[in-house]
Amino acid sequence: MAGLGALGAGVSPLFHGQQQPAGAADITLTIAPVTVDLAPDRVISTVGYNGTAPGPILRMKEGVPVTVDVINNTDVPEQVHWHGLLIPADVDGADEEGTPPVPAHGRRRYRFTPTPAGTRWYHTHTMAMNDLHRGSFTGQFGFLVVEPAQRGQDPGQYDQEVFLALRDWEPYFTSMFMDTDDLYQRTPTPEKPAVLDTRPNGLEVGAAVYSINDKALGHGEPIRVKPGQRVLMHLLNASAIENRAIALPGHQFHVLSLDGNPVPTPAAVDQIFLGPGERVDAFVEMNSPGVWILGAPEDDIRNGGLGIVVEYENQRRQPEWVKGGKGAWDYTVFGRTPAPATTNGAELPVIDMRFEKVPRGAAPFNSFLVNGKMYPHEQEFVLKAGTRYRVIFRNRTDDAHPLHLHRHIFELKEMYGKPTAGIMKDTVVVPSYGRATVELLANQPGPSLFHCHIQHHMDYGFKALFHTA
Ligand SMILES: [Cu+2]
Repeated sequence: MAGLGALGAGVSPLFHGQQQPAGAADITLTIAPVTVDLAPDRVISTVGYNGTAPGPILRMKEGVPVTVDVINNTDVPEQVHWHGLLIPADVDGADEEGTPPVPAHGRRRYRFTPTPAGTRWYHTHTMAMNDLHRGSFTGQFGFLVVEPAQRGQDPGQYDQEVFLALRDWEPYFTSMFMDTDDLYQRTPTPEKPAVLDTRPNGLEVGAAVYSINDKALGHGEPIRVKPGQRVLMHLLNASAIENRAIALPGHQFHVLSLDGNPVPTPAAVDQIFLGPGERVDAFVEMNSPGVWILGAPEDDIRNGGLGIVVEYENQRRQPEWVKGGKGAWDYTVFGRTPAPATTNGAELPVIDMRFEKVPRGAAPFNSFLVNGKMYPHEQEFVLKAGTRYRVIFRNRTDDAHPLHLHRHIFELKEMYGKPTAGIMKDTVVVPSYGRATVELLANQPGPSLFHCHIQHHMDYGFKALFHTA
């Protein structure tokens, strides 16, 4: 009577063999079906956290241990990944790293010490494959703010703070996929092969319904501002599918942090570009009274819902969009000039990563190779603890890919063929046929997952494991 024995040991069958938690958790996340009212005539049925999508904004304190209970009220095992945190593999939230999943109709308790301070996020990390109702196609995402242990690193004075997660909904497979990435990163193509693979592409994933947080443009509350106010915006691209741009006519974004990490050279830009997984913290000086649309520059995407109204006090009129100028995005604007060549990292051991797409035509999905192989190939990237590495990302595909490394923050060293320093990130968009060089310190024992943050690219081979021993 093994079942009775288990009950006798104080384990409730509700918990499917997991240890029943002792004491209250600091945070409880419940995964369950939700509806998202993007607009009165656009209601999405998906899965979210605590009855909403996006989930609640979680706040943790840097260096203060936290307990999170995750209750899974769905029929499939789940993983909650804490994106941008430097935490152990067994709580990081990825099957590939050996994190135990949250069982279907079960629960799991996470304990970790959040670090470093900054704008992080949390999201599901399951595979979706050909199921567009799973993984990051669902509403399982939310902001996670790690507050600094000590005050003083504040992004200046601001009058209000807004959290804006960019999303698309109702994804579908398509062979008519047109991405806009090359409009935003016009850059050298050192990785372009002499002979291009001209086999027909497989299906990509598209969407035509968009939102910021849980509302389509024109629905929900506007951001209400007064002239002279400074508004701190936390932007996140929570899409499973595509890189996105965002602009606010008549205003500039003063970029303070990328992926939650303060940049060496804060600078003002007209437009922000974010790959899936990336965050930008920027403040906007409200010095252009009116009623404006903060939204995607592309008319079809903005009109499809990717926007929010910014309304100045005592202004009553239709929200206005004004087409802006060129929105070229360049990470190196926010970097600093690298130190002299003697310390430029040329002496560091190199991890050379080459990414290729295998066009599959009607197969129906393309697959992706890292150094000539599909995942798994975990023997390839073995790192020695305490060693600093130079990592080269060679994008030999015709797409821009947002590349994410778990449990590490890396420094951009070369981007668009330009040297830079001091920009610390966990996700970087490498343009089509482009190259990025980053550096990282191997200081996280065990496996760390590396992958493209576009769900179907990751699922079809675009990932690898780093092992630090
Ligand atoms: Cu990708």
